[in-house]
Amino acid sequence: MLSDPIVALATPPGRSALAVIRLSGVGAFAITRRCLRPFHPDRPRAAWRAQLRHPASGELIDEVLAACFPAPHSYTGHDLVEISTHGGLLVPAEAVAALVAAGARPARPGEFTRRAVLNGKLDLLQAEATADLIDAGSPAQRRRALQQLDRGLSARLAALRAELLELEALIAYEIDFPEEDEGPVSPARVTAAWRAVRERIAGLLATAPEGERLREGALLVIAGRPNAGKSSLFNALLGRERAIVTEVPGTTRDAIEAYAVIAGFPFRLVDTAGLRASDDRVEQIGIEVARQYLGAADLVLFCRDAGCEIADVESERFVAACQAPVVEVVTKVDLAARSPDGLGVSVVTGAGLEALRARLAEAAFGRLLALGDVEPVVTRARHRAALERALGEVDAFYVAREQQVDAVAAATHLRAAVGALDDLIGAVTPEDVLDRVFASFCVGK
Ligand SMILES: Nc1nc2c(ncn2[C@@H]2O[C@H](COP(=O)(O)OP(=O)(O)O)[C@@H](O)[C@H]2O)c(=O)[nH]1
Ligand SMILES: [Mg+2]
Repeated sequence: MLSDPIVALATPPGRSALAVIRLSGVGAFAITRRCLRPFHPDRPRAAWRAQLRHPASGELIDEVLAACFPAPHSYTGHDLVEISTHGGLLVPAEAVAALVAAGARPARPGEFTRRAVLNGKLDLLQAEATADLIDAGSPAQRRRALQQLDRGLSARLAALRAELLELEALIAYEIDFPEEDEGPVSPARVTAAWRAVRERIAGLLATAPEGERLREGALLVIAGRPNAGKSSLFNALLGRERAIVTEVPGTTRDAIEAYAVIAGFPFRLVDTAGLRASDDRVEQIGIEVARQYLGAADLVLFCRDAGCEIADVESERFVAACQAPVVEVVTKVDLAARSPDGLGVSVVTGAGLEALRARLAEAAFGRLLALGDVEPVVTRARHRAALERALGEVDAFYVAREQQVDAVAAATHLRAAVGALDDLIGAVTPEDVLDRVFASFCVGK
C-alpha cells in the first residue's frame, strides 16, 4: 500500500545519546496514541515530552520527545510523527517494536522519501539529492547535493521545458496553415530559438563527466619509478600513514586505494607499484595491476624524484600512452640543490603540497570549479541519458525543418524532448525507475 502507516529508526543503531524514530502514513496518529502518553496531535510541529509504552503490556520503554506533522505539511505528505528516544541498541529497537505492535509496518529503504515523491513533496532529482547529501564525504559533494535539493537542476530543466514549448509555439502557425508559404514567424527566429535551447542542453550535458565524478570520487592514480616518493606522497595527501614507505625500491607491490578529500573534493587515491622492468614475480604482478589502474584513472599523478638524474624512459613512455590527464610533480625537493622546473613538493618540509592539492582539484574538477555552486550540474548516468535523448530529439527537429518535413512531424520531436525532461524530473515515474532510485537509500529516509 502507498499510504499504510510505516515506521523506522532514522538514525543508525549503536551506542548514541539519542535515536530518532519516524512514523508516517494514514492512521499514524492513531497508532502513536496507543503508545505515547500524553499525545498532542493538536499541537503541530511542536515537540513535547511523553512516555512511550508498549501498547499491549503497558510497560514503560522510554521517556521521549515527540512532534507531530499533520498532512500535508510533512516530509512525506502524510501524517508524520518524529520521536526522539534515548540511543543505544535496545531502547530504539524496543520503541520501534512497540509502534509495530500498535499497527505500523516496518518501512523499506527509502520508503519515506518515495512517498514524498509520490505525494509531490519532492521531485525525483530532489530525492536523489537527499541520498547524495547523506552520502556526501566532501564539502563539494554537500554543496552540490544541497543545490540540487533546492531545485537547482529541477528549475533549470523546467526552464528548458518552457523553452521547448515556446519553440513549438513558434511553428504553430505552420501547423495550422500548412498551405501558406510564409508564416508570421521567420525561419531565422525559429533557428535562433532552436540554437539557444540546444546550447543550453548541451551545456548541461557537458557537466556530466565531472558531475558523475563528483558523486563517485575522482580516481587519482599515483605513478612513477620505484623510490620516486609515491607512497610518501600518497600518505601526505591522505593525512595518515597508510602505505609503507622505505628506502628499498619496489616496496609497494599491491595497489592501495583510499578515499581522500583534497581541496574539498572527493578522490579515490591509488598508490601503485613503481614502473620498471623487474624479474620479481610479485612485483611484476604489482606493475600489471598498476597499469590496469592507470588505464581506468580519471587523473594520473606522475612523480619524478628531484635527486634522480637518470632519464626514466620506461615511465615516460607509459605516461605518454595514458588516456587520463597527467599532473607531473617533482618529489623530494628538500634534497635538491636548485628549485625544480614545474611543481615541486617535499613531504619532509611540506613544501608545495597545498599547491599540488589545488592543482589536482583543478585537473579533476576544473569545470565544476569554474561553474561555481550556482550553476546546476548533472550528476548521474540517469540524468545524462535523459539529456542525450532530449538533445537527439532537438537535433532531429532541426534536421526535419531543414528537409522541409511538415511542421506537425517536426513538432513531435520537440514533444519527445519535453518528454525526456519530464522523465528526468520525475513528472510521471514508472515503478522500476523508482525502485532503482530508492534501492540505495537507507531505512528511515
Ligand atoms: N628527503 C625526502 N625523502 C623522501 C621524500 N619523499 C620520500 N622520501 C624518501 O624516499 C624513499 C622512497 O619513498 P617511497 O614513498 O617509499 O617511494 P615509492 O617507492 O615511490 O613509493 C623513502 O626513503 C622516503 O623516506 C621527501 O619529500 N623528502
Ligand atoms: Mg611505494
